[in-house]
Amino acid sequence: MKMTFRWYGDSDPVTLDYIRQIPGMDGIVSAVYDVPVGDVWPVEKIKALKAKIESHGLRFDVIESVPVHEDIKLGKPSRDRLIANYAQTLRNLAACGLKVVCYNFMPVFDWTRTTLEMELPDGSTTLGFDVATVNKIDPNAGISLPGWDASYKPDELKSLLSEYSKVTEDVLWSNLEYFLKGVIPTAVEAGIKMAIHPDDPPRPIFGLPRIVKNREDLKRLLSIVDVPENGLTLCSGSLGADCKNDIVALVREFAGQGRIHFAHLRNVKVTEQGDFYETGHRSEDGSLDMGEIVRAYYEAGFTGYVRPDHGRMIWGETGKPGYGLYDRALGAVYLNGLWEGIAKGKASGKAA
Ligand SMILES: [Mn+2]
Repeated sequence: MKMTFRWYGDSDPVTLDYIRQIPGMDGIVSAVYDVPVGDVWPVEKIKALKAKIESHGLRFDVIESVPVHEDIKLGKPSRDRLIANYAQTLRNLAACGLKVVCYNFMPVFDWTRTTLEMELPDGSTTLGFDVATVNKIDPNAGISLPGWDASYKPDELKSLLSEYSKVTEDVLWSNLEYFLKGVIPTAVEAGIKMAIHPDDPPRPIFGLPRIVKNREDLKRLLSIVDVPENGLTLCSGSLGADCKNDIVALVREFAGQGRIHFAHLRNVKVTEQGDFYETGHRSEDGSLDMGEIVRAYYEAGFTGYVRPDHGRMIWGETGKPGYGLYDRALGAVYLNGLWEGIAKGKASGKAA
């Protein structure tokens, strides 16, 4: 397991200097942010980003994300040109030594929360999702969501949503299949592992279809092009927001098949109806048994990339909700500690 940390580039208040000081931190997960979605990422930009990260003593092997243009998800005629561009970006990333590309196939909103500042009893703040609040939103009257209001103008959002009105789950599946059949051969040739991030949260939202939300979906996705390069980002917090998903079993199954290339490890406190909030990483703090999840990775012989995914805002830190330094750093150290405990327990022949 190789520990990584997401970094949003020069505008990120969490600096590479700080990230390198986290014990056991191997690498950075980032992206080229100043190329419009759908355009090819130029080699020079990827090289410059890599050089900056490496100059701080960190590796740069994982991209999160190369975004998939909405026209591809909608199956519009422009998709062939956009898929060709995506494939060229994969070639350019491979030429710069990148190994894994995380992406998702969620229409319009690639994550949804109803609050970014839910206060926990200890005074920390965190991201939360409340089903009743979402159900009260009428998409025709306009959607206002924390974290998204700057991304779309109201008219733009309305026309995008109306384009999706004809996109059922079946249509979205066939558009995903078309995309995978278009890009995976290039990934194989270039030596890039594609790793789809599941839907966050794993449920349909505002009538928009969601198709990467449980074991059945993951199996179907992997079978579309049955090669290791068509793989997963297994996000414990996203899939874990549906308490019917057994994360330990998913890790055993899909890491066992060598199809998980990137592990997002975080904990959530979930109710049966699907409300949840993000907690500290420890098993005791949320609904997921992080010890068993890490053990499942260990026992599957997992050698891929891990990140602590999100963290709460603690110790007065301000910045991008979910992406502060302190709680994610604590998460990384905790996860490395779990791994060491399991490894040493095995080595000494005792039950870890
Ligand atoms: Mn995630």
